[in-house]
Amino acid sequence: MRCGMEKTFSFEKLGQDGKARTGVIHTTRGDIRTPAFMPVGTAATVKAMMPESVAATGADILLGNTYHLMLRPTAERIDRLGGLHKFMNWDKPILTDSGGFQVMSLADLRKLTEKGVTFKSHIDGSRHELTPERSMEIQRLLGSDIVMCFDECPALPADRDAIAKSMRLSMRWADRSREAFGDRPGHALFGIQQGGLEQDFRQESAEALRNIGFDGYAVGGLAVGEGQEAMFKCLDFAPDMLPEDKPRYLMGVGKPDDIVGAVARGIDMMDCVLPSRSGRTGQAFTRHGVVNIKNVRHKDDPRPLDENCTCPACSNYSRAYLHHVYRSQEMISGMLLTWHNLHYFQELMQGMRDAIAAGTFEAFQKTFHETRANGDI
Ligand code: PRF
Ligand code: ZN
Repeated sequence: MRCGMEKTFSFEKLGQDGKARTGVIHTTRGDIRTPAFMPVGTAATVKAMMPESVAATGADILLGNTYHLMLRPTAERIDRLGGLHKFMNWDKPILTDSGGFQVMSLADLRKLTEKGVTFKSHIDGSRHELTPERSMEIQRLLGSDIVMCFDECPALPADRDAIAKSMRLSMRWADRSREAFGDRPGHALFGIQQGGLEQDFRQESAEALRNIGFDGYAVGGLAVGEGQEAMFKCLDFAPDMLPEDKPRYLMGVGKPDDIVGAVARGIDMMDCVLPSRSGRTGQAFTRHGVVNIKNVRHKDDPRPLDENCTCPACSNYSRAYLHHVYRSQEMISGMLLTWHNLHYFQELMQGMRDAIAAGTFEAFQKTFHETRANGDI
């Protein structure tokens, strides 16, 4: 694919089964196999993991956050130190979120205007402003490979007027984001579809984004309180409105069954704190369901978390040990469970990629659901 004009970012679709797609996103920092799960490295670290260990779980790309990094240690400092990849010792692709969504969920004294959003830091109370232009500048200083448009969205449920108003503001911001991003070979800019659960607003948003033109398209504004059934109903139509030949990214999702359902509906990329956050709160995801390692019934159990898992936690440690270190608040507890969870999520993605390529995704979904217990295991 390297002939004439050098192509520095492209999506190559390798297979499709129903609406589910598999392929590769080519970037200057390496390939991203899709469907892809992106571990969250909010503060320039995937908590409790060395970057080489994150790569060993099978991750091709990480997510970083404009909001957190602009406050601490600041984008300008990261730039002076050689960019986010060097700073955190991760040389594969990084996607950065644009900050608006995090301001609305984490910051204090938020004020939203046409221009952008002003807020007080949740860390030290200092005042800041984020605009589409400033978000593009921060993501450039970080050296992000995939930059997200600056947007915002209401928590659901919200009334139709509020959803429309917010979506149209985000579309004007998408236009300004595209303008401010400019032409940066080797770096991609993704638009973010909004519009709540309303089909007409999702369509209006998709059309606005397609007219501007992006390297990839995200479905935003979901997993914000509507529940899985409502989210899936929206995903039955929302991804179809986005260009077929560009990556589609569902932001902030989700649980393993959310991920499988999203891929079945045409999503190529996802991110979520769940595997890493749960790893630090004693929850392990397995093919058979969730294991709560804090539960006393594990205290004499010599078996691994999952006898079929090849991760370090399952290869070398018993449930009894994992229970003990969790109860003793030892740091290795979060390290081992996070590793296991990230390994599980990446293996789930690989299983989906293989099944889509083989044309057996329906059977994959059936086995996935049948293997899982309803309660804790
Ligand atoms: N927009 C941005 N980031 C996000 C979201 C969004 O809508 C969501 C919604 N699930 C998570 N992260 N920019
Ligand atoms: Zn494991």
